[in-house]
Amino acid sequence: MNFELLASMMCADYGHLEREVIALEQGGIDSFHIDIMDGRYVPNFAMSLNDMRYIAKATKKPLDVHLMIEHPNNRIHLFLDHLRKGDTVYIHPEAEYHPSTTLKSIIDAGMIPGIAINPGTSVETVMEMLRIVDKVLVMSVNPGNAGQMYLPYVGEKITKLLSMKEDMGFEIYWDGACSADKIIDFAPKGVKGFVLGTTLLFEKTKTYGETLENIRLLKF
Ligand code: S6P
Ligand code: MG
Repeated sequence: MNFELLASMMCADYGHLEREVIALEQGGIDSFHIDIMDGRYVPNFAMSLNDMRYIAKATKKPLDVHLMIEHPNNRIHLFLDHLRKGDTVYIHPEAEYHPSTTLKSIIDAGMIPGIAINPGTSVETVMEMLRIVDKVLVMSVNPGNAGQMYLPYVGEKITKLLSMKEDMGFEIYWDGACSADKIIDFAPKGVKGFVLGTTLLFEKTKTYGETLENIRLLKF
């Protein structure tokens, strides 16, 4: 089955960040998910611009930048200037007065545009943007922290988005509390990628390579 696995780097060991990037890359990760927070849009500070720049230099794999910041368009070029074509940038539409202007900035810079949808945000409120973006990051936990519980009501929203993705031209990615049973359930239905954090990938006894191989060998 063809699906992507992304590492949520806010869960990595910051004391050995380069070693973490190398181990994940050698273990077969597809992309590095970078959770940028401002302490305002979400009640936490996880990664920031310099962390993203460091990881961008440490790997040739694509970056998946998840901006959990207010009014990202005000400072978007700080991020875009250090990214490469093929990297993805997600914004939260609620965090911006004119989200489609921000998405245009991302597109004009040559990056892949995406929106992140919070558990409490309905598909209807982001409908117009679904035609603009290439990727939709569905949050199955409230944004701000790793290690939270999966919110089951999000499943229905994913089903709705799956029925729209062909016509509107976007792919769906899963972010939050991703476990093997979610991949088994949603990859065959068409969810394209899964962000892996403490639930499945980090702080485990298995190596990253072993864990990622086990996921790819899951029985669907
Ligand atoms: C949450 C963030 C996510 C988390 C991820 C961690 O604000 O956007 O990317 O880092 O959910 O995974 P887990 O398995 O610890 O929930
Ligand atoms: Mg994230």
